[in-house]
Amino acid sequence: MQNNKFPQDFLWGAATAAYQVEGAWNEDGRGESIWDRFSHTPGRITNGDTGDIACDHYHRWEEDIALMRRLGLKAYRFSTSWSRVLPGGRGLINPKGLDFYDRLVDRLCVANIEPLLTLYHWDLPQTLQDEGGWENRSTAHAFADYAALMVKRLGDRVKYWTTFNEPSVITYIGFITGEHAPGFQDPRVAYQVAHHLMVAHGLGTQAIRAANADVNAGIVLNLWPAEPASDSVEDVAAANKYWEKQETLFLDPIFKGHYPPAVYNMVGPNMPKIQDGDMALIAQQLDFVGINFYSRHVISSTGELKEIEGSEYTEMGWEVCAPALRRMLVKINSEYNLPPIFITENGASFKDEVSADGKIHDPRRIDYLKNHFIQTRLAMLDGVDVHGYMVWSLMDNFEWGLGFSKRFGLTYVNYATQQRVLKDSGEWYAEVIRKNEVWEYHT
Ligand code: IFM
Repeated sequence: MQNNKFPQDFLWGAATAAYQVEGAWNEDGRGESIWDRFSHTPGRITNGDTGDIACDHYHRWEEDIALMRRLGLKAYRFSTSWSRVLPGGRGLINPKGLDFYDRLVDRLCVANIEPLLTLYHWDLPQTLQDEGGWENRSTAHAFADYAALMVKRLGDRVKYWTTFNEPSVITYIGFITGEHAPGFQDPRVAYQVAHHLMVAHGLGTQAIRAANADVNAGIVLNLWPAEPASDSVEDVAAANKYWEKQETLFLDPIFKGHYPPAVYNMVGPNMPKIQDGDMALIAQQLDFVGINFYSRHVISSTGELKEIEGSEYTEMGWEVCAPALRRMLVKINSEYNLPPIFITENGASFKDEVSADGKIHDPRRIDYLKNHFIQTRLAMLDGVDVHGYMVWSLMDNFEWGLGFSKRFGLTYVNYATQQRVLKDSGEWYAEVIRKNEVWEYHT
């Protein structure tokens, strides 16, 4: 095999998440989620934006599948809205909500696009939040019931199921900085939430498998490698410490069966309640793991460097450093006993504008993606078992606390008209998929 060719069955795809694209927040029986409540609270989201309409994907899903076909996607990663199918979080089922996902999956199969389904991409039903949300262990059981319901309905066609997207963002941004729903700033609650997310992952994995033994179960973790600012012993030690404290809270319990001592030494009185048997539940063998990668931290013995000379930054203020992806994949592959890996998110937000020719010329995004594809291929040649790559995102969408101010899409969305226009990066990605290779190959 040529080095710049990807394996024949490599799953090239793109990703979205329910609250970020669907809209129709109160249609057809959908219940309120914590993100509806949060975005409807004045002052929470840039420009007062909400996901009420978002990309109107709930109504435009057929057009969006046509877009996926135009891109030649082999896979589509999306999430289901818990409160669309179970408006109260548990109990009464909303058939119209389930039908929506049923039609979507059916049509993806007709288009020969492999669905990768995420059960929880941050939009907890508000009724469960009112009962304590993830701080309350019973939410983990409600999650397992929701997982079973979804797999029973869609498991004959959806082969890849992930329990959670980015538990660390849920924990740190939802419960420590408070910039995401439900907007808490309480480390005590945060670490209990972190543990209950893990319990829910374990119970959810069991429920997925009990509902259909033929499907694959996994989880999606976002990882930001911590790299030393220099080769000095002090900087290397500081970077290692940073990585342990910030990035291993979920990797360790899932793939080693215990919490990282570096984290729990600093948690002190905020130590969560852990029941007998929890760690074994959490550390069940998975069929795959999804990794979301965007950028890295650069750490010196005196702290994190915020501006690296000569580096490019995206609109999110994130440094562009594709080689860090390869280095991180190689590192986690050697430190953990990992199942097959999917890159479940990677992409960049840049200032996109419609040009006079009606097109969106986004060469920086093309460069960003190209270099990350190359680094992934190099990691594969190093022995890392990567099976697919989902670009974030299929289309511009609601970027959480930043509303519509940041665009990550391969497709430009005009939010006033809901018109979709493939960006240059989209056209370019279609070509990558068609050729199944990356070119301008550097080591
Ligand atoms: O938009 C988010 C996505 O929901 C989760 N991962 C990171 C993306 C960009 O911030």
